[in-house]
Amino acid sequence: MSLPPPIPLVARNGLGSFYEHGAQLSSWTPAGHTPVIWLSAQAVLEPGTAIRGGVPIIFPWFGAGRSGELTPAHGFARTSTWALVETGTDGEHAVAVLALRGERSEDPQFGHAFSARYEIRLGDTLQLSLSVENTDNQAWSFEEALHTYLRVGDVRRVLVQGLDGCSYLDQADPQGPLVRQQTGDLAFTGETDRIYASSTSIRVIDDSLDRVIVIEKEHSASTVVWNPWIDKAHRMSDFGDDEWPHMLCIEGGNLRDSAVCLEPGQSHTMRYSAHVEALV
Ligand code: TA6
Repeated sequence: MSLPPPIPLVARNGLGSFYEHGAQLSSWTPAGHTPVIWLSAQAVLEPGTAIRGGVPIIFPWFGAGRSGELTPAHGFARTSTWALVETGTDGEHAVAVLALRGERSEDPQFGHAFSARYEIRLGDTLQLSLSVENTDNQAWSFEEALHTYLRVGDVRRVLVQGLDGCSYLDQADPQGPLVRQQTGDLAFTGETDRIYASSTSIRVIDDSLDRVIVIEKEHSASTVVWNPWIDKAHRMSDFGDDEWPHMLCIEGGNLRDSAVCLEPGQSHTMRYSAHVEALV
């Protein structure tokens, strides 16, 4: 059974779409540009399945969690049906607000009551904000990420600026995750899967498409950079064999040692925004 078609977002200076499934943004095209968000042509659009591309919401754990034992990968938020709270416009942007609530009993691997609210605001810019509230009577912590799949012309001709000097966890190293330090701009010559300790903005220099995608974050201490390259792309059934050069994940989150701890009644809002500049 397929998902209903994505809900369109129409603004004066941009178009987009999203699914209530996972509250997943599936497209964003600012006026005067080609699409900025990538979606696999092989994406499986079915309930209970994570959509390959767009902006999956990773919550309440990243990967298999800090214990390395949690399933499904990247938590349950991206395969849950979020409630559409409102859609509209703020005059400049198209806006959608979605919500997800959970009780303590629902997932024993997490086991806490929470309320999440997600806001998509798009036009010539993309602004995403994820707010999580502890509605339980005890403190708990969570990991989160907005797992953004950017569309690039050819990842082999992309440079990522803004991570110089940052330490990162190299998840693609065959010896197991190793802590390394970034020196200078990040170029791509193979599978890249890194969790950076970084709160700063990122510039994705896309030589093939003559553009720069600028990513800015608030209350996000982790930046994940991922491209599967050839072999891992071939191993994913929902990822076309020839698609890997045309995507790059730049994810904003709070992961591992930067997981967020909330006292009862406390909430945390992470923001992730993007805009496009011409490459001069
Ligand atoms: O964000 C990078 C990553 O953790 C990679 O290790 C890779 O697994 C990617 O997420 C996609 O994960 P998924 O569960 O959507 O296949």
